[in-house]
Amino acid sequence: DSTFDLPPLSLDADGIAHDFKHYYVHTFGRDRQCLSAHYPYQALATTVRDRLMERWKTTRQAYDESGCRRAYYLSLEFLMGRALSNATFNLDLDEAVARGLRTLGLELEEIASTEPDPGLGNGGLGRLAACFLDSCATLQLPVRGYGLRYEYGMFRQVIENGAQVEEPDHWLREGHPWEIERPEFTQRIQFGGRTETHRDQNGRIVVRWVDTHDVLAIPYDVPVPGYRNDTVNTLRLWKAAATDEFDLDEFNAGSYTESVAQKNAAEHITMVLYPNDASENGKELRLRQQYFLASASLKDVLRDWIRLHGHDFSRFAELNCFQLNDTHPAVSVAELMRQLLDEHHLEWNEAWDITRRTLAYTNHTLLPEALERWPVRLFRQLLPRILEIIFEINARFLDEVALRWPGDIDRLRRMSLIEEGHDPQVRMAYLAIVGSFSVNGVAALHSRLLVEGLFRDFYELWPEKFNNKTNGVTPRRWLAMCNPGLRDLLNETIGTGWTRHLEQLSRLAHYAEDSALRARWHAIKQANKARLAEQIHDLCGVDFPLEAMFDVQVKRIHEYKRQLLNVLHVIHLYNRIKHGDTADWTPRCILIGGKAAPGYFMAKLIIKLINYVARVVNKDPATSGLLRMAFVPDYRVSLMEVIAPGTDLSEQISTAGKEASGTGNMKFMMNGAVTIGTLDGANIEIRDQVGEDNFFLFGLTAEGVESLRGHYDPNVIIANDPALREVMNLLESGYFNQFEGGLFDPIIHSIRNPHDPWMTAADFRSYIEAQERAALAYRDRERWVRMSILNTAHSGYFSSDRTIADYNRDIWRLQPVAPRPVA
Ligand code: DL6
Repeated sequence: DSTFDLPPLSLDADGIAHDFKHYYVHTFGRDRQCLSAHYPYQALATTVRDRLMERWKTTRQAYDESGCRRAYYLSLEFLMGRALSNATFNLDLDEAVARGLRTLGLELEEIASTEPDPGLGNGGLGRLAACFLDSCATLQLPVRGYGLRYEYGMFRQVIENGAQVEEPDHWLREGHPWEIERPEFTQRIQFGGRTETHRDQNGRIVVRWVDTHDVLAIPYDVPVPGYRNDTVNTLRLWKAAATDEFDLDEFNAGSYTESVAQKNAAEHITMVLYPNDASENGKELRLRQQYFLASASLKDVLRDWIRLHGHDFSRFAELNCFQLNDTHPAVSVAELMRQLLDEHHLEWNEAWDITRRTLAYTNHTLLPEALERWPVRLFRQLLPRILEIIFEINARFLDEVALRWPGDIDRLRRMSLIEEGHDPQVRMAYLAIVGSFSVNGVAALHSRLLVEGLFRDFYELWPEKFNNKTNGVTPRRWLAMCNPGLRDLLNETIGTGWTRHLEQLSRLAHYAEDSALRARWHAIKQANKARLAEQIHDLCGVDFPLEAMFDVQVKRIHEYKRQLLNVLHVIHLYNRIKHGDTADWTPRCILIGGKAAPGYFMAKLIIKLINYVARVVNKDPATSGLLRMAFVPDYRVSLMEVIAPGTDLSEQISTAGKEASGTGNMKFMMNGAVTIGTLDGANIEIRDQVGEDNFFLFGLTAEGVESLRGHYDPNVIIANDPALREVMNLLESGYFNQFEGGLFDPIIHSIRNPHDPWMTAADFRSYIEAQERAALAYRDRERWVRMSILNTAHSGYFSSDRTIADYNRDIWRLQPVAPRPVA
């Protein structure tokens, strides 16, 4: 049907300028006198979005017409970053837009920089989801993201007197031009109530979930453009809204205010993103969010299935696959069962067969405290029908375990989906494993440690389920867009194919020996450092001299990531300066950034320590030209786009065996930073790719960390290491907290504690030695630039295109579908 077909929109500068003016003047009612930067952004976003719209439609049509198998990425977090520059870049519109705007006296970069970062994620896990969507669209895979449309995203971090202060991020306040509300696909989600059992006319037992308090899930679709290929995939975000009857009932009962309060309670579900990166706090609202996402998304897919295939589910598992991003959406296992059993009247065995053949689970953490568990009593109150189904899954599962290991009661207790105790808990990771056909970790070491440790029993039962998918990042945002200087040099040197086939970067390797190229490489890095230094000056009031090594650690603040070890090194350098030990000194600028979970006391104290040490170091005239330190506030996607290209040394210094993968490490490597790191997460694979000569390795291995536990004695280490002793003396003397005695005592105690799980003191000596090797290498510019080139050259493996190709080959098994090109 061509009733609503329109001719393709112009992609040239004139056409874009024309549409821009139309929106600016007619739609937003602004003129030259308008001073707000917001309206040029809105007008431009709408102009570019129109060009996505036509491709979005043809992509949907192509998927529907091909009847292809599809995958769905279920995630409580999508940290998408700015959309405008991504859309213009992926549509290859940068030049036309820039020229069109210039005819109106406007600058693209300036307008693009006014876009607020949509911060619907905490860190690595949410940003990974965004990179994956970019790669799926680029590879033309029929994959849809499902998430929540939080009213308030990740908090804004402000630093006051060295301390983190959280401010709300009402990112939707000025409207979000990249979403399309789709009320026609609204779903109804049940909470609370009770279950009733009946027999139907065929004598079959039917369970009904009744007296529930329902909430509406309204979808908002966000376009996800592929890289210059006419594909536009969808990220569908759900917003919670009150049902009408709810209001009406209360209203009729004469309680207007109660009705409004109820409405608020319903809408609270998608009010705010939980700002906890690696710990769960068991809040009821969080479980509501998880169920809300699972239920709405599964209903949406089943509705679509019925639209295309009717009520026959026999091919459902063949044509659909759900990837669970961590345990957060793991309740999907029971919810898919519930919908198939109660709403579509399948038998248990048939429903279970479908569930187990369609769900796949990715684990993102080895920290036991981050493994989600929910109290059975909370489930009983909030999701009584789901709890019944979990109990039934568990009973059948434990029968299987008992059959395999007769009489092994301890194993049954260990593997049960329910952890017994005074307050029994549902183990969400186990639910995800039992209900999935695939379980993967996110880096080789992480996947190995999972099957040797946390999931060992399950691996013994189902070894074939477990696999590794090493993370990756999109080279479009994280190299081509954020580093235009390097992009142009790469295009000129090795051709343009690398943006789609990042392994082609390896062609660069032999240019490391080309001195002319090295000179250009260095000049680009220096220009990127200048751009970063300008930001640091504006945000922190600290001047970073460009000849210094830019040594950067940006990521969430967590004890296992050991920002503290970094600070100890800075104190050590400062101490050396104070002692005049500065022969052959390499000037250094240390940049640290990241948010702490609002309730994480130690992480917040570490932020304070960083800021207090920075203040002393930067103020002391002795450090001039030798050492600078800054904490950059409100670390987020758009800041990383400036930080990664301007970094020389990338700090990846977690306690071995604790960082599942890391993805910042990959962004730095792509942009030619050299890593100083432990054998943890994907660092191991980074080192394998780039070679040991181009990586500064230090620290215990994961096995070393475990075998030291129980006889670790940091106080002996401190006593025997003069450098560490002096660092501890400075800290303990209150040198950095002159008028706040005892402020950093908890940190000092943690370092000296024999039970310190992060073993900071154990790795100190090896860390400062690796830092000295890095400093020495940096002083030899030609050597350093060679290392930098080789890091970029060997980063091809860390493209999320490779990761997604791996997911697709082993788990999703989708065929690419190309839409009809829009002329
Ligand atoms: O897989 C993405 C990212 C990894 O790179 C990080 O190493 C890992 O810490 C992070 N995991 C989480 C999970 N937190 N919980 N639960 O954010 O995932």
